[in-house]
Amino acid sequence: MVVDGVWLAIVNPAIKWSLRHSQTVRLVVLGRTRAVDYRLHLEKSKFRAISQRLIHVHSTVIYLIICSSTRRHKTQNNMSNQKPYHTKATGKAAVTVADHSTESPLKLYGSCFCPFVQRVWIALEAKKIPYQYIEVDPYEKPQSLLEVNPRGLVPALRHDDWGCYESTVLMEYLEDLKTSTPLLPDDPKTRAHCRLWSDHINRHVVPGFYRLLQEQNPEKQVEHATELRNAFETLVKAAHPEGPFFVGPHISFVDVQVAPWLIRLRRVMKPYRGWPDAENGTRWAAWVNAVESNEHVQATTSTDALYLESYARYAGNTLLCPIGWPGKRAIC
Ligand SMILES: N[C@@H](CCC(=O)N[C@@H](CS)C(=O)NCC(=O)O)C(=O)O
Repeated sequence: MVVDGVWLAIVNPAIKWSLRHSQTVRLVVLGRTRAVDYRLHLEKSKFRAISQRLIHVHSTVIYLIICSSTRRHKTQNNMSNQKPYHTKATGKAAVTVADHSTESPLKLYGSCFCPFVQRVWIALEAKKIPYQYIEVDPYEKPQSLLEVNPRGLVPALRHDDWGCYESTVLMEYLEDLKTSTPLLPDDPKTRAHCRLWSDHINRHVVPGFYRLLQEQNPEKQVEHATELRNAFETLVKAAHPEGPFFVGPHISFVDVQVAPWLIRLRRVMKPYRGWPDAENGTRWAAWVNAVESNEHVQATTSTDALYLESYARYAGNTLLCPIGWPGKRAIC
């Protein structure tokens, strides 16, 4: 039972749990239909009773309970498998945050390391829609974020007294505002084509990226690297033959959907998993270069170090120990 897992994390020294005598902890209780995030001040000895009470209150199947110090990432080694993360954008992204700090009816709640936020952020920049950027720490969820997204995940968007979340839904919303440069083409068939490949990104590229990064077993890393390479290759084959972007010379919906993960290949996947640079002269290289040089992508990108450090907690113990690239062939 997962609950026992949490209890074990406290009593089993092998797990190196560093709960102090009495401290504030965060419990995320994931039920069948919703997640509830608690902040509790508790004494170590009373933990079991409190966790059982939470379960009783929800009287639902508990799939997972994560228990961590609210300061878990801010001090290193607070928890054996948790590493620090950044809460403020750096580099060009920090300039963009500062440029969008004034009050606006459209507010994006975002975090600097989050690729899902970056999607919506690139779209706002590309569309030149006036917006306010509110930097939040999604692991210390402020009430203002929870009001927009009860799950407390970023990105979340507030527009006047209405709010919404989920990056793809938010990109569609910005599109539906029809106030500025569209990212989806006019032609219904090309629009469907873009939505189809955006769906491919969400189903295959994004999960494939995290599977590879989180995998600690070298053999499985090879397997996941091949899967991710294939997911990108399928996407490249569906793209406009010359591009350099997905449907032609300009950045559009599919490019924005995938851009945050494309730029993390060199910054994160290369150092942690030996992901190879795109081979010069290939369609893949043309796309990667076009995305990397795009002004809106750059305006929402922090310094390389921020990503390298932020993803250490996903990559586990294999920091800078890349596997050999498994594919016989690079993406063409
Ligand atoms: N499917 C969501 C994913 C959003 C997401 O996972 N956001 C992460 C940051 S990258 C988050 O807010 N995590 C906070 C938490 O897990 O409590 C989307 O597309 O917007």
